Amino acid sequence: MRLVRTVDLLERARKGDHAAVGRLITLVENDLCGQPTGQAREIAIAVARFPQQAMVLGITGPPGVGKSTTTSALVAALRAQGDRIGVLAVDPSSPFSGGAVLGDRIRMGEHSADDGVFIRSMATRGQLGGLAAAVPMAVRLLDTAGCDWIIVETVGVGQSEIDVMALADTTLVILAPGMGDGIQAAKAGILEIADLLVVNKADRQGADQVVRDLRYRQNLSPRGAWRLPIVKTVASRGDGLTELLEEIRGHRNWLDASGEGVRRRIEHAKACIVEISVVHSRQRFGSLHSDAVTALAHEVVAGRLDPFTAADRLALQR
Ligand SMILES: Nc1nc2c(ncn2[C@@H]2O[C@H](COP(=O)(O)OP(=O)(O)OP(=O)(O)O)[C@@H](O)[C@H]2O)c(=O)[nH]1
Ligand SMILES: [Mg+2]
Repeated sequence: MRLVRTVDLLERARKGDHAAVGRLITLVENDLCGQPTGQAREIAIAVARFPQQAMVLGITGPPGVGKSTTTSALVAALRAQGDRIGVLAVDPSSPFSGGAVLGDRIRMGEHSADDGVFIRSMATRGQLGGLAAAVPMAVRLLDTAGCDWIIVETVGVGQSEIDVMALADTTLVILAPGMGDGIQAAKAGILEIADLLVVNKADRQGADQVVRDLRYRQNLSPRGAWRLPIVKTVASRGDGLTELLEEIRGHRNWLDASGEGVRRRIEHAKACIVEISVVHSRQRFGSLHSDAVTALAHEVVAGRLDPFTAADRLALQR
C-alpha cells in the first residue's frame, strides 16, 4: 500500500507535479529527521536510476546580506531563458519548518505562482538531526521533477550550513558592507567553500573595501586551479546579475573541462552516504530517553561501567 503510494507520487513528480514533489520531500524529512518509516529508502531506490541532470547552486552568507534577493533575481534571469528551477531554503539551526520565519526569509513571492519554479523550505526538527541527509534527497527529487537548476539557500554561517553546502556544484558566498563583511566571513570559515564571491549591496558605502579584503584571498588561489571571481551586485535592482550568471556558467564549464565536476559529485555522494549512516546510528541507538540508555547511564554513574563499554553494550542490544 505504502509502496504503491510512493511509486505513484514519483510518477506524478516526474511529470513536474509540484504537490507530489512536496509530499515526497515531506516523507523524506519525516523519515530522516523524525521517527523512521523506511520511506526515504524506498524513494532513494526509485530515483537512483535517474542520473542527476540539474546543476546545484549553493548560496550562503551571513544574515541579511541579500541571499534571498539574489536567489529571486537569479530565478527571474534563468526563467527568462526557459529553465525550470527548484529553490530549497534550508535552515539547519532552527526547528521551524515551512513556517513564517523561514517563509519571510525566502521572500520569493513574485515566483510563487510560476509553474516552472518550485520553492520549499527545510529546517531541523528536534534532536535527531538528519537534515544534511534529507537535503540531498530533496535535490534528487527536484532533479527528477525536471528542474534544470536547483538553488539551495542557507541562512547563517555555521558548520551546519557548511555541511549542507556539501551538495552544491557551485557555491556562492554572498557578503555585504557592514554586517557580514569579508573579515567576519573569513572568521566563520565560509570563504573556504566559495567558488564565487558576491559583494552585494554595492550601492552602500564600504563595498569596495570588502572587495579589496577579498582580493587578497583571490590571489592565494593556486595556479591552474579555479580563479575565485568576485562579483559586485545590487541584487535589489538586478545590477551585476548578468555578470554573476556569466561567472556561474564559467564555473560550470570549468567543472566539466577540468573533471572537477565529477570529482565533486563523488565527494557529495560520500558525504551523503556517511550522513545516512550517522542518521541510522542515531535512530537506532541515539534516543537519550530510551530505557536501554537510561539503564546504562545508571551503571556508569554508579561506577560499575565505563561509557565506552556502555556504548558497546548498547550496540549489541539492537
Ligand atoms: N541597499 C540594498 N539593499 C538590498 C540589496 N539586496 C537586498 N537588499 C535588502 O536587504 C534586506 C535583506 O535581504 P534578503 O535578500 O532577505 O537577505 P538574506 O541574506 O536572504 O537574509 P536572511 O535570509 O534573513 O539571512 C532586504 O530588505 C532587501 O531588500 C542591495 O543590493 N542593496
Ligand atoms: Mg534569506
